[in-house]
Order: sequence, then C-alpha cells, then structure tokens
Amino acid sequence: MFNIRDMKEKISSVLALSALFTLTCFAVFLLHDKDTSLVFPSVPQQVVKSNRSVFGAMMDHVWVTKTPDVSMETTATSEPLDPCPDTPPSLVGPLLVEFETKRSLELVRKQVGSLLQQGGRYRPPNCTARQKVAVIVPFRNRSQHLNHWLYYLHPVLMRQQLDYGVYVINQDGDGAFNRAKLMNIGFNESLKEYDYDCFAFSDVDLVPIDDRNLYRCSDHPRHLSVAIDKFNYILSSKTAFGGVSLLTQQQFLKVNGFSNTFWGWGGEDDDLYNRIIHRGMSITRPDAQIAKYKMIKHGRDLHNEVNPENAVKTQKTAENIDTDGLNSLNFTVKEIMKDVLYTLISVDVRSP
Ligand code: UDH
Ligand code: MN
Repeated sequence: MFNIRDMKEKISSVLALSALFTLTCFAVFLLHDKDTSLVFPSVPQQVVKSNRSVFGAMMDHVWVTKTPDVSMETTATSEPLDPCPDTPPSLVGPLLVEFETKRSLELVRKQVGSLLQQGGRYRPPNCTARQKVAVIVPFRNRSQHLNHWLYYLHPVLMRQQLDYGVYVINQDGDGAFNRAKLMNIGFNESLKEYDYDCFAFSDVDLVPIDDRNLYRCSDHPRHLSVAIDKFNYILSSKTAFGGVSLLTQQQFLKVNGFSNTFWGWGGEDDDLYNRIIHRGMSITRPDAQIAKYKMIKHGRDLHNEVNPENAVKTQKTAENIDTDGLNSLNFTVKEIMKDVLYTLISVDVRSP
C-alpha cells in the first residue's frame, strides 16, 4: 500500500546518504591535494568574454607548476624541454579589461606575482619558449597605469608561453621626456641580464583585449597596437608604428635603434618606421580583429608637450640613422630596483 509517511522517510534517508557521500568526496579531494586551497588567492580574478575563463586557464597552469609529475622533474634536470607549441594552448581570446577598479601594487603582487621570479621574469614550466622577450616600458609618474598594465599583461604573457622579463625604464628628474631614448636604454640594459632575442616596446597605458595577439617577433618588425579604443579601433595610418611594437635583436641593431634626439611628444615612432624602411625591411601587423587595445584615459603629461621640431626631424631619418641611435646612446643609471612584477631602471637621460 502507498504510505506517505514511509515515502517521506525514504526520501530523507536518500538525501542524508547523498549529502554524506558528497562531503566524503570533498574531504578526500582536499586531502589528496593540500596545495589546492593555497593556490586560489594567487589566481588573477580576470574576466573573459569567451566561454573559457582566465581563471580556468590559470588554474590549469597553476596545476602544472604546483604539482609537477615525476617525468617533468626528470626532464628539467636531464634533457632540455620540448619547444612550446606554435599556438599556445591556454589562450582564451577576447578579454574583459577595465580600469575603474583601483589596483594597488601590493594587490597585483598577490594576484599575479606567485608564478613570477624577481624582476618580473617568467618562463613556461613545461616547454622551451619559442622566444626570449624583453618587454620595455618607458615610464615617468604613471604608477596607476603601471599597476593596471602589470595586472593584465602578466597573465597574458604567461599564457602566451613566453620566456620574458618586464623592464620599466623610469626617466629620472623632470626634464623633457624622451620615450625613444628610454627604449634604447631598455634594450641595452635588459641585454646585460639575459640573452633576449626579441624586444617588445610598449606604452604603459596600452592593454591588449585579446590574448591571441602574440608578443612575439617575426621576420619583419611588428606593430601590435593596431586597433585602439581611443581611436575607435581604427589605425591612424599605414605607417603607424607607435604604441606597442616588436623588433628582434638583429632588426633593432640593423636600424641603430631609435633616435635619441626626439625630446617631448611626437615623431620618434615615425622616425623608427622610416629607419626600418631605409634598411630594406617592412612592417607586419596582426589582424585588426585581434590586435585590439584599450588605452587608459589620460591627459598630456607635464614636460612631454608636443615638440614641433620632432615632425621636422622625421624628414631627416636617412641623414641621422648612422650617427644617432644605439651607437651614440649616453645616459646614467641612477638605480636598479627588482620587484617581483618588474625590474625598474631609473635613468638620467641628460635632457637639454
Ligand atoms: N610616458 C610616461 N610619463 C610621461 C610621459 C609619457 O610614462 O610623463 C610614457 C608612457 O609609457 C606613455 C608613453 O610614454 O604611455 C607615451 O606617452 P603618451 O601616453 O602621453 O602618448 P599618447 O600618444 O598621448 O597616448 C598623447 C597625449 C594625449 C593628450 C590627450 C588630450 N585629450
Ligand atoms: Mn597614451
């Protein structure tokens, strides 16, 4: 006979049993990997637009680094790791990037610092990176921008499986700003630390919003910041080469680096473009659908006013390229500071 009371009792015991089972499974899981709970706080809480989350991607990564299997450990000590795949497997595509949230350096260190080595260095744990990339950031008095940049760029560069280091080149004092000279200094100084083969020169306020935009050099100098929100995602000109651009060590040496004589805002990127063409190279760009960026909103900085002389100088690249550049670079290093997120090199650029 159908009895409601019996039925209720049966349902309650089934529920109790399944709750007990779930709890047991969870306890076994926690005991099995004690590291799990420690890993959570270090994962950057970024949001992505695709169905796969950065959280998921980073967790895969954390899993690999935190619990290396025996074969991985043996390979690390005996023979070199296999090259990383041409297409990094953990890329997620479009990213949600926002600059409204205040990010302190301390917080960013907690969120993305756990997988880095002192000086903002990283290399993929289970394969040999295809390129050794020095990321050079010209800098003065933009610490809020730097915090956002570090928060977003580190996870992207990690997922891109690069062997990389971040060098923030800080112009000391309040003389006229010289973005190009800071780039040359970054090239020189980073090479003293490691045999980098590729140099990514990036403004501190440009954050990619798609991680398929690889910070990797190619056969010709490469321009990555193709579509920026500030300019309605439209490239200003076919010869634009500012923002974020990459050159191999050989390509940069071939053009004698940037000119050192572009004080104040404007022209140094066009001059570099001219140098590239002058030395028989061309530039390449990723697809505009992928090479999308957000620029952190800002006004004009003090001591970086538009310099009309710079536009004139871009007409004289051919005259200057042999004598003005890496081979005429002079500066004084005032301080080198290693943070877990970056290497800060403060320099006196000898402003006029
Ligand atoms: N930079 C600094 N500090 C400065 C000046 C420049 O860190 O005081 C660096 C920084 O990496 C920056 C880059 O140099 O991203 C290029 O300078 P910028 O961002 O000023 O150049 P952009 O072309 O801006 O983005 C031009 C001035 C915008 C005025 C907007 C008025 N609506
Ligand atoms: Mn800017």
